[in-house]
Amino acid sequence: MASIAPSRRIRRTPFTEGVEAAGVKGYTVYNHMLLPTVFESIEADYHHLKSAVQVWDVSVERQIELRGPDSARLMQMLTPRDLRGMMPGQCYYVPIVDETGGMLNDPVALKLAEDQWWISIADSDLLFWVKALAYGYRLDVLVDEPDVSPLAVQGPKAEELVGRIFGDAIQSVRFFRFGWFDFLGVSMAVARSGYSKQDGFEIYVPGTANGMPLWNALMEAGKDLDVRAGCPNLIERIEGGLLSYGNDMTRENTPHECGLGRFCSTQTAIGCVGRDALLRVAKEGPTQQIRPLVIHGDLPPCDRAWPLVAKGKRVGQVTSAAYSPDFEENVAIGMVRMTHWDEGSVLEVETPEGMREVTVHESFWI
Ligand code: THG
Repeated sequence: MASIAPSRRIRRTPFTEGVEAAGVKGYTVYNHMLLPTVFESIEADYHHLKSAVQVWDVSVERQIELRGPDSARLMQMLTPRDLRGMMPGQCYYVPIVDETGGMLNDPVALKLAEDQWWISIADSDLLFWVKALAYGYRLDVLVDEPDVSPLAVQGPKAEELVGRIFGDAIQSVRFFRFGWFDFLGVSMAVARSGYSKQDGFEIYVPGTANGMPLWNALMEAGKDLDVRAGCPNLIERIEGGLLSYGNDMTRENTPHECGLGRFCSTQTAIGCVGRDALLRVAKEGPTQQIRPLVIHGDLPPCDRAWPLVAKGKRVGQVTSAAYSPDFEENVAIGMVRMTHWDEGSVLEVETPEGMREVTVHESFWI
């Protein structure tokens, strides 16, 4: 494929300089911003991620900040997950739905204080929906995108590396919690989270100017750990069942179809704008659901939905696929109709390079 024309609409990040110096080989665009997709090769990056430590420029995980007395009310309007038990210092993975129960985004929400939240968004223009709700309901809340850029440190040696920069107290940060830590006199939220199933942290870096000093400090401190620049890895995230908004699900899907029912407590999520719609679908249960799949034979890159068929009839689609070196088979994610979603069900997928046999599974690999 030809290269992409750089322009102001495709935003650089505070770390782009470091990413380029590290020899990035490919980008995608996510929230109108550059997101690296490959450094050495997707397979080499995968092995290194699972054995060492990588620093990821995930600035594209833009923050939507809610500030003011109606922040918590607005946050609960956005999601069917019950937020009443959430404490400052916690992160929640929250499906965001519209009035029909359709998925608008699947961010991580951070509660900084009762009246201050960050929504760390996936790839959709959620800011407009949040601003419109705040305006339409005359809420006493400020909604904007602050100059905060997440930098992820992922891999089995992540705790060692992050400890060298922020101190051993980092070890007491539990999964999906965050604490405040200083780097060169700047206070940063550091969470144990990230878009991989390896251990790791996400540093929410405030101020573009603080980006490269932190990047360089991590690279310097991690030399003996074989630290490298990395990025969310297609193979590893499929193995782990981490979904990609816009690829694996869209506004056409409910959280239940996405297998995100465990993050919904629709009955008690009072104020969620999609509540009535979701209560209806939750009662019946979904008629299609996301499943892990194994595809047999060689595959091209999955750059469109590939139809899943059984006896010539369409029964779903494959939306992410890659060869897994560790499992020595093609791992994939797809949406499968209930008539064919049971463990071991055998289907066919129509790829641009021909039909391939598919086995349906019920739980992801990692
Ligand atoms: N971190 C932060 N922001 C993000 C992402 C992230 N924004 C965009 C995108 N990723 C949002 N999507 C996801 C998808 C999965 C997870 C996080 C964000 C995730 N899921 C875990 C799992 O499924 O195993 C745990 C969820 C839980 O148990 O609460 O981590 O990665 N800041």
